[in-house]
Amino acid sequence: MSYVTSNTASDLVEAFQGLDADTQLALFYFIYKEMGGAVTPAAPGASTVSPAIAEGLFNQVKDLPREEQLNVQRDLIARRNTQLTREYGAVGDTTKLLFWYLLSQGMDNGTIIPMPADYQLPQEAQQLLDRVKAMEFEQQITFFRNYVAPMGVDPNAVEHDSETGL
Ligand code: 45D
Repeated sequence: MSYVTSNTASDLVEAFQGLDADTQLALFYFIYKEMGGAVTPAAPGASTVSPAIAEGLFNQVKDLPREEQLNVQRDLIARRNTQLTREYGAVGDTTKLLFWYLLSQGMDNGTIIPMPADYQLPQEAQQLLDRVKAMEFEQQITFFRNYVAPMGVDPNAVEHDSETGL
C-alpha cells in the first residue's frame, strides 16, 4: 500500500505522537467531533476497508469494563504488546481507522467510556487540532491513516514473547 505523505502531514503525526497517550485520545476525540457528519462508512475509498473485522475488534473493546476500555486504547497508542494490540496491528490501515471511528461513535451512544464532561484540551493539543482543521478533507484522511497505522503491535515484526506467549 502506498500513499503520498506530505512533509507537513508526517510532521503532524510526530507532533501527535509526542503527546502523552491520554492527550492523544482526547485530541483524537475532539477531531472526531469536529468532523461531525463528514465521515460515513460509505465514504469513497471504502473498498479497502473490512467492516466486519473492524466491528469484531470494536466488539471486543465494547464488552470490557469501562476502565479496561480506556486501557486498551492507551495500549494501542503506547504500542503495548497484548492480544488485542496485535490483532489491531494485523489489519489494514483503513480498517484501523474504521475501528477508531466505531469507538468514537460508541462514546457517543454510551457503549464506550465517554470523555469527562469537564475535560480541557491542553494548549499544545489545541494547536494541533487547529492544524488538522485547516487541512483539506482528503489530507485529513491521509493524516488519520498515517496516525493510526503504527499504533498497536505488528505481529509479524516482533519476536515471540515467552513470558506472555504472544
Ligand atoms: O477519564 O475509506 C481521557 C472509513 C482523560 C470508511 C479519557 C473512512 C481521562 C472507509 C484519556 C481523555 C469510515 C473507515 C477519559 C474512510 C479519562 C474509508 C478518555 C474514514 C475517559 C476514509 C478518552 C474514516 C477517550 C475516518 C476514550 C476519517 C478517547 C475516521 C477516545 C476518523 C477517542 C475517525 C477516540 C476518528 C477517538 C476517530 C476513540 C477521527 C476517535 C477518533
